[in-house]
Amino acid sequence: MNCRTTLPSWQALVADARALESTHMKDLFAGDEQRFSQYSARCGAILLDYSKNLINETVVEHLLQLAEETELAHWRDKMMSGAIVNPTEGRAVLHTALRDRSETAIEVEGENIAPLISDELAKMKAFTEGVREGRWLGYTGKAMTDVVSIGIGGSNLGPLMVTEALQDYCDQSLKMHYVSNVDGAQISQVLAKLNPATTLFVISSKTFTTAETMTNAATARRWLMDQSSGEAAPGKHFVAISSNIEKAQSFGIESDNIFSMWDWVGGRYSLWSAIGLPIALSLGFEHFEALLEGAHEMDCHFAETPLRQNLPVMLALIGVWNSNFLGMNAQAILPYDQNLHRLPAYLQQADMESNGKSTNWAGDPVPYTTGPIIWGEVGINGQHAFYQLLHQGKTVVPADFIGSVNSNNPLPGHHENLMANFFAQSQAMMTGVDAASVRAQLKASGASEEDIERLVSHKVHKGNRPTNTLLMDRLTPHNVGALVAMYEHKIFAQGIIWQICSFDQWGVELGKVLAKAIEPELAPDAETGHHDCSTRNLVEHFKAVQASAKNTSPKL
Ligand code: G6Q
Repeated sequence: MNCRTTLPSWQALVADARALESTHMKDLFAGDEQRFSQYSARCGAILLDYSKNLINETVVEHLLQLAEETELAHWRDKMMSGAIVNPTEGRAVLHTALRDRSETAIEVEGENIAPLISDELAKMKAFTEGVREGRWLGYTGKAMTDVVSIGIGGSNLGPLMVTEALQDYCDQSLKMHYVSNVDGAQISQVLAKLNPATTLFVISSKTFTTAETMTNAATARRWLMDQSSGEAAPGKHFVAISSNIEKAQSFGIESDNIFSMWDWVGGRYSLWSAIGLPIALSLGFEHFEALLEGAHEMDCHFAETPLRQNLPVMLALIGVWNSNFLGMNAQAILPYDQNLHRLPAYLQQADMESNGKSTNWAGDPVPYTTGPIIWGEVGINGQHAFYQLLHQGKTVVPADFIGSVNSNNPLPGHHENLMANFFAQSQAMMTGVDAASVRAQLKASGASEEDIERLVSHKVHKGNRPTNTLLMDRLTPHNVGALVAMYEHKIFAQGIIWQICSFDQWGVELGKVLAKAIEPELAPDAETGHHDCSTRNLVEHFKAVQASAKNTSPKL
């Protein structure tokens, strides 16, 4: 297998980066009124402006050549047609099939999966409507008022992020609560507010073996039985989403109340499957369908649009340029929308669990950086917190600015203020401000010569910091679907360019295995096992402090 660094395009890009070393983006903008139209693209209601990156025509041509030389389009078609593109687990990767409502036949191991998807959606619809319309009754004959979704990682972050993103579409017929953490604090706080007679638990776990989820599910069942003095029938209050039907049944969930998951849907790509049931319960099935339709629109765009106008492809290529050729190994996600506040955390998993790898398809070490560190926060809050580093820090962090033209909450003055900041921040990161301008501004404000000289170097922004701007017409279920699918495909495209297995996650296994060994050692009388002296002493300290605190109140 040829290393990507030997490709002509890769070598050309190395030279391009060197050639642009002393170029400033603002000079590329100066006098080039075409730069925006040249470096922007649109898919439906999403506009991508990538002009505020340190690129020129030569760079873009070489990036597109990289996409050709790495056979990106071929791999995309393979993924979408059900080929095994998760080689270490021997699985197809078909989250795209989940949102294709045309029922086009698609085979996995000789079986057409389209009818399976349609049947599951029909089951979700019937169930969702039954619960939302008050026809699903609990053990006292009352309708459900609250739903607790228990799951972690890919079985939590997607539904949680989307439910929050689409709060404006929620009619409040059901209150949704999410529990992921095995820290008893989370489930205790959620249960404390609820009435067992009107609470439905959705246990989301592809494997139905995940320790955190199983512990929370057992606590929920115990709570239901305790609160109902043993009268509640768990069958009326628990449903599951899993590919492990047996385990879900042995937990006590009736087979009719188990929704399917399949091997060809990865956890972090699963919000489009029955794992999205909490979204449908909270927002209504028609909004869940709109989410699927938006994602499908992006799938078609990814599959059919020439690479240069292709949003996920261009985002992927720009990301590769920034990290592999300009040496920027982080990526900020900055939504200018309160309801997208969980998007950075969601993308953190989607991207870092997919592309945080050091080994190529053949099992050899890759000699270049792969997935960047993804982090972020709602942009406007970030401005008053960490943007200092984005503007003047020594580490340059490329950023995605995400906003909407129309607000779902158009209070006088709010959206204009928000969006003025949205536009200004990426402008500031691109242009910066030089010493001459700082001097002129200080002079105009009446500062003394001495003060001007004292302050000028502190106030200079070098600028030249790369950003992408993603501007949606409005935050709708359809557009959220398209936005998330766009990032999924970006991640896939980068994985192909880096020759890494984006759909496995072997790196998370070791910690789980070690935790399994340590857990019994935490019992008061248990022996501490053989560990390095740091781990051993930490465990010993934990047990000693716990033993001495045994007779004191937890709040003291
Ligand atoms: C996602 C990962 C991981 C997974 C969780 C939950 O791609 O595989 O985040 O989703 O560990 O797993 P279960 O759904 O099996 O409980």
